Amino acid sequence: MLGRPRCPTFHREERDKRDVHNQDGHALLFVCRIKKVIFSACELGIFDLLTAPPCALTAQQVAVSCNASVGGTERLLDALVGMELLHVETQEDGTALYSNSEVASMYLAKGGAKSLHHVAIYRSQTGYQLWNNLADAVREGKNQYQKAFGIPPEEVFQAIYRSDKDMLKFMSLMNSCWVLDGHDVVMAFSLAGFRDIVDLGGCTGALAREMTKAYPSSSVTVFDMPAVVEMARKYFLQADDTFAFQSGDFFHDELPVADLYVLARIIHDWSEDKCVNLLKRICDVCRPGGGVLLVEATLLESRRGPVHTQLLSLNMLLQTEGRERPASQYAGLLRRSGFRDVQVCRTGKTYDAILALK
Ligand code: SAM
Ligand code: ASE
Repeated sequence: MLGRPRCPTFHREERDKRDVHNQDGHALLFVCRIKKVIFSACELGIFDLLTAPPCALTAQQVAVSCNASVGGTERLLDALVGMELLHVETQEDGTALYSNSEVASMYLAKGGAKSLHHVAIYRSQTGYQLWNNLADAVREGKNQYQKAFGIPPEEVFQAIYRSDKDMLKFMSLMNSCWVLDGHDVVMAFSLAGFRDIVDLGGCTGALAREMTKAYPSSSVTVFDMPAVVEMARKYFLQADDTFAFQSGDFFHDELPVADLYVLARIIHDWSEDKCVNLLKRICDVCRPGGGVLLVEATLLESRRGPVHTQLLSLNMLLQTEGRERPASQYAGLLRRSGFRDVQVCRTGKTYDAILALK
């Protein structure tokens, strides 16, 4: 009887039972390993390698190009096949040729049309260490820079920009999000009536670029910290960009006079008091008839979703002084700071838009 296949029905039933009892529970705990497999493949440059011709390579060839062990590479590639991020074809002589799936080419390769490569790199190297301390963050109610990186938690952006390399990685992360949502965000309201637009904390200028494309007769200025502006000019500016840069500290320096102030993912970084202080400073210099556009991932009013935004809010706990909020709380902050006529536009993407007038 040895080796005889068991009754197929029995076999299937047994497997189904195992799926219910093991996999559902286990799947929850698998997620962090799956994530690390993807991150490591991004860090090793595997998806980039399998995008460039000849596109299909053996584990040995991948290992040589990535300067990695053959045994480790083969196991990583097989796991990526199991996760359907890579395809594999076995040749007649038994060698396996690995290639990117469409999803891998589009989202995970550096040059992909909707590349999230920099998001993966940031999460792998900074996010992962912070998320490792989530239980402590919940206990203490504050960010985890001290434990994760030995940096005091008080100056959030000194911690985020702890070295030039880390600054570049954070800026690349910020930059890549607007490839996906930028157009929807700038089209959420018609902004054509605002002549001078300042993107406060505008980082690399990715959203400013979308604004200049959508509103060519407005003039757009990116305002950010001096070191960020320097880095943006050096690494992110494109030859045909028409927006300007101005450096300064939006909490302490004089703000430029303008018709519209854009604050994308700024309010969610800070405590309520700092937000009101910043919004009041903006209201003071804003031209009559002008306004402010907040761009944030809004929570439902009940705070029962979207789950992606609930996770972003935990990320803000781990990394900043802020939180994600429902639209009504942004409206409250705006009204307390002197703005009125608050309008909310849910884009259906990750980031929504809130417009208020002076
Ligand atoms: N608005 C960009 C976006 O959505 O991609 C970047 C958002 S990022 C979370 C916050 C930005 O605020 C960073 O570019 C940071 O350098 C800038 N920032 C933080 N504190 C600042 C300050 N005191 N003055 C000016 N900019 C500041
Ligand atoms: C901040 C945004 C982020 C401050 C720190 C941050 C993000 C990661 N760390 O304002 C971006 C998170 N968003 C997405 C879509 O990943």
